[in-house]
Amino acid sequence: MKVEAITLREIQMPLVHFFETSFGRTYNRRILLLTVHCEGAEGWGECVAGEGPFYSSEWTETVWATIKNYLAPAVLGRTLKSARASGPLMARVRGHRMAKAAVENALWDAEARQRRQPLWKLLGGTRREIACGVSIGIQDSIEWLLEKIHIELAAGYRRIKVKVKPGWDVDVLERIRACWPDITLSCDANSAYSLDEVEHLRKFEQFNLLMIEQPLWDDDIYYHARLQLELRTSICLDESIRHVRDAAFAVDVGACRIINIKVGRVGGFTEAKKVHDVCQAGGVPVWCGGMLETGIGRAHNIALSTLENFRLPGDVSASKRYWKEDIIEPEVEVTGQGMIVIRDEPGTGYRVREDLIEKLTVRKETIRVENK
Ligand code: OSB
Ligand code: MG
Repeated sequence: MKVEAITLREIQMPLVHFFETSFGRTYNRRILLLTVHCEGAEGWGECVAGEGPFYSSEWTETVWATIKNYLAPAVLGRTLKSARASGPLMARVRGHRMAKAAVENALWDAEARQRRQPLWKLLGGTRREIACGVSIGIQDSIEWLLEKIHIELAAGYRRIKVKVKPGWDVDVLERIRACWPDITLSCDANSAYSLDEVEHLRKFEQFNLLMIEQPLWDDDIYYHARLQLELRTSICLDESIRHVRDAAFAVDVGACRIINIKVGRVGGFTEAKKVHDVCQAGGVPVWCGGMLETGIGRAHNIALSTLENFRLPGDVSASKRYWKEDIIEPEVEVTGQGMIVIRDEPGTGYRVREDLIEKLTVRKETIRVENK
């Protein structure tokens, strides 16, 4: 597979409904899409970096500059045996995992299409359908949140996760449990608490949560292990797990009992598979996180979720929860039982709507071997 050219695009898309976490509110997404051109085979990747450096240090502008100046030149003109071979070529760049993942995942996409094989099979998946949950952001009122939960449960989703932060936590969980005592419920703090709030976090125990996601610092594992000793409720790590060594360390010291895998956060499919494997060996179930993706990133999340140790419902849900019109066809749909049925066509099984993407594009640049 010779990498002949890479096209970068920024598209802008408004969310159907704003999404608020402990670090802020998003109305409009600015998303970097990437196409690799490999001797006739094309592959698409989506970079999951946000509009600002709040979930992680990467954001729309840094991923554009990093890919253009460093990552694209590292792979352009190279002939790769497989997408997996791109990782070592980009390894000289430290960090910038979301940028790396966009490149690597586009290459996996191209490889799957070239081999005329479904991406999920190429990744080593086995599941024919995957279980879906939803992540519901902080709302303007608790009543609004309850209404949203009602709608998602009626649609069939199998797990409700709500965002929490100081001032929007115990009372909110109490109201939810008063309405639905038995649903599978979890919460995500996106690092909003510190270790001196253990007594406050202990109040979460009464709600029988499936997990508390990332309660402490985004770069911490050690203090989560200390916290896990104090809590009956399982901790799930998201932000803290950057690569397989972080996952191995977290499992080893008991910092969590569940891990959220986001392929962008760990730098691509190859590393995501390693995180999956080390968790499986350690008896820690994983689930697939989401980053408000368009259909391209969403289709990649679906393929990854077919791996065996994705034992819990992920944050991978229907296109229409995010977008008026998604950039793939068909759009991602979820059955009344809260499942996504895996498609059998080569590649992701979803067609990229280039016409629509063109309309949403605000900048575009193709980098070729010649201008290396
Ligand atoms: O922490 O999982 C998170 C969205 C943006 C940044 C971080 C997170 C999220 C979500 C949304 O929870 C998941 C989704 O529906 O895509
Ligand atoms: Mg999270």
